[in-house]
Amino acid sequence: MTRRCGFAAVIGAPNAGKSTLTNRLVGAKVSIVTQKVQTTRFPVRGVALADEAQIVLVDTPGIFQPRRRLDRAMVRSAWGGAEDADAVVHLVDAPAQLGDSPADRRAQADVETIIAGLKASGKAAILALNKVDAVKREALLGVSAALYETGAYDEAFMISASTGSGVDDLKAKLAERMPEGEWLYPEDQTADLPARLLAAEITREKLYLRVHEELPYSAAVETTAFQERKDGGVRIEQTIYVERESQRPIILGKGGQTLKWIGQKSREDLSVILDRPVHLFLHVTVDERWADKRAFYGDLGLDYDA
Ligand SMILES: Nc1nc2c(ncn2[C@@H]2O[C@H](COP(=O)(O)OP(=O)(O)OP(=O)(O)O)[C@@H](O)[C@H]2O)c(=O)[nH]1
Ligand SMILES: [Mg+2]
Repeated sequence: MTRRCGFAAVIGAPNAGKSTLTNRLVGAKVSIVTQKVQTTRFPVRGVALADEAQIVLVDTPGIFQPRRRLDRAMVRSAWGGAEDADAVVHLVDAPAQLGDSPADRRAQADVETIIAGLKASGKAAILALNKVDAVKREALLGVSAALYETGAYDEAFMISASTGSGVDDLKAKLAERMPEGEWLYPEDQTADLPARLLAAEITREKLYLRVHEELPYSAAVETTAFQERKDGGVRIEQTIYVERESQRPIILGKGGQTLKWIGQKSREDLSVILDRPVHLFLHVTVDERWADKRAFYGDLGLDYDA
């Protein structure tokens, strides 16, 4: 059989489940997942295999109405991911389409923006209605029909990225869309993030899981040292940047308990992902201007001037 290989971009409103789906398709954790919107900040690639096809998934930042510099760079990179892809999956949060909370309305507006963008691009996308585990089946059909009627799609799937329901069918369709060609990655590679960056992402995930209420979208993690040790382990030092002095005690917690929890959870994940013992050291630094530093953008492959 001839081999196939290509790129599939996953786009969608914040919190639709794009990173969850990417990890599910890849079968390994390549992109971090939290309950907070705008978790993914730059395109993350994961490599999935389906028989003779290698599907390079591009998990993109949620597309939304940009306000700050980081937002603009994220929107730009999400559309960039879609333009270059052989297949585009538009992932839609089904419960959010049916709800009427302010968050649901924002998600619905984002879906409309994305549909307009897809139609303007002239490339038909694959509609994947996600989180079907959380809604009644009858309600889904109406949502799916209304979206399909916009003419932006040429396929529709109903899936649950969390349970895996419907994901194999979607994967088979993506494999079919990949052009013939040699594989870009070795068979056993699932992610192509540099280890330093992946390590920073894992710590950012734990940070958000623990303090998402108190820390509105204003922290970054940088890996400042990554050293292989003679005993086969790795020593990782990271700095957590926050924008205000008042946020430091939130991250430290009482007697440093919160920071300790974050470090422990991150170390556990990293030991599995890197497949060796990890010694992790975390520092917290206040830097009100981190979101406006040019160097930070280059590291993430984002365009500072977007
Ligand atoms: N019930 C249910 N929840 C899901 C499903 N898929 C994802 N979620 C949850 O939705 C939330 C957001 O998931 P993410 O994968 O981080 O979403 P995302 O689209 O990557 O979000 P951003 O990176 O912020 O744009 C998390 O709490 C997930 O656990 C699903 O199929 N069913
Ligand atoms: Mg994400």
